[in-house]
This record gives sequence, C-alpha cells and structure tokens, in this order.
Amino acid sequence: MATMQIQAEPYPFELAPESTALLMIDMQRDFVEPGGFGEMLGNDVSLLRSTIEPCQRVLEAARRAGLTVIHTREGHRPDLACAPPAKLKRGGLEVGIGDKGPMGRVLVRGEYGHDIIPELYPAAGEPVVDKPGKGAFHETDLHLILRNRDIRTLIVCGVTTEVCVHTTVREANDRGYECLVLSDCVGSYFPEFQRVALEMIKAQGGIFGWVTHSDHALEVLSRIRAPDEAALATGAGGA
Ligand code: TIU
Repeated sequence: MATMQIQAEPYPFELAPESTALLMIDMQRDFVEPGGFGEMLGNDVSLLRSTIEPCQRVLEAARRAGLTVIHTREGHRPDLACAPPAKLKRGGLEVGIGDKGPMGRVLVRGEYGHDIIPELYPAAGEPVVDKPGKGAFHETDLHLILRNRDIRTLIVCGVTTEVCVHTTVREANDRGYECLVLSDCVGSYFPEFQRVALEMIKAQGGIFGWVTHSDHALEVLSRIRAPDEAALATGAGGA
C-alpha cells in the first residue's frame, strides 16, 4: 500500500488513501447556527462559522480523492430514551435538550436544528453516524464501519475542538487509529480552548494525534487519484 505524508506537528503524518477516512464531526445547525443548543449554552456561534469554508474545501478534496467520508451528529431519539438523565439536567437550561427551540426540538434526531448544515451536507452513500454522546465511538457503529472498510487513519474536522473533536480523537487513538486534526477546520466557542486543545493533541510526541493546517492536507489530497480515475488511466476499469 503506497503511503503519502502530510506536513504536520509533531512530525509528518503518514497515510494510505485507501485506509484513510475524513471524519466530519457534528457540523450541525444546533452548534453553528443561532437558535440551537450551542447558543442555549450561552455561546457565540459566530466563532465556529470560520470553519465552514475550509471544511468545504477539504470535503470536496476528499470526495475527489475517493476517500471514505463519514459525518457524525450529536443528538437523541425523539423519546429521549438514549439521553442520560444527567445530560438532560446539566446546565439547568430554560430551553434544553428535547425542548422546543427556534429550530425545532433541541438536539433531537429528525429536527431541523439537529441536521448538518447545507454547506457540508452528506453526499449519497456517505455514512452519517448519530451519536448520543460527545465521542463518536460511544454507543455507535463507527468502529464497525471503519473496520469494515479497513480504515486506519482519520482526517478530522468539526466542532467543537475541546469537546466532541477531542473526545472522538481520544477514543479513536485508544482503538488504534491515527488522527490528523486540521486546525482551521475545527472550532471552539472559546479561542483559548481552541489553542490549548490543539496543543494537547500534539504534545508529548503526538500523545493522541497530529495537527496541521488544511492547506497541507489539501496539497496531498490533490495528488490522490480516486480509484475510478486510476483504473481508467491504467485501462483496468473498462466497462
Ligand atoms: N458545547 C460544546 O462545546 N460541544 C458540544 O456540546 N458538542 C460538540 O462538541 N459537538
């Protein structure tokens, strides 16, 4: 399997395209648009919106390169049976998880606010993993999906850096995956948390991952030919 390298910290990130997935974490209206869960927690959602454009570029490049693309959404069943009581209670919010907000019931599957923003909407065939927690592996079939596709490395985008991105990257690391987090494609409501969260990932020799700017990933992704294209070029993919 031919490998490629993306310039990253603390050292270059090695990947083989066929065993690499792009993981888009929780780019949902509830986190990045006004009127959702993020705002109900007292946050300024505009801080997250700077991730949308770089995420669009990476998503397009990953699709062109033929990488597996997987999206996640944090949220709960309409009957809230998968929402831990502690999570429902947390924050003592006037309008909280399951309650009616401007974009429908907050963090409830099937509601307008729970869905992924149109700019980054999943394409047909791209798995969407609904997760009840912060980590994308907790009580989901993500690990099974990745193993079935022989995925071993993850390029990670999404929100928020110190919450769902961190939790997911830590879970992935413990399961043997190598994660590259794109610094401009992950966002936090708190600039200080953004900075420190990225530092934590790559500290101690890459204690649970690598960090780089999307420009470095895009440069490498642009050199990957999707399997269909490669087959056509060698004449192996004829009708
Ligand atoms: N509040 C916050 O920063 N994040 C979350 O609740 N979920 C995710 O990070 N997706």
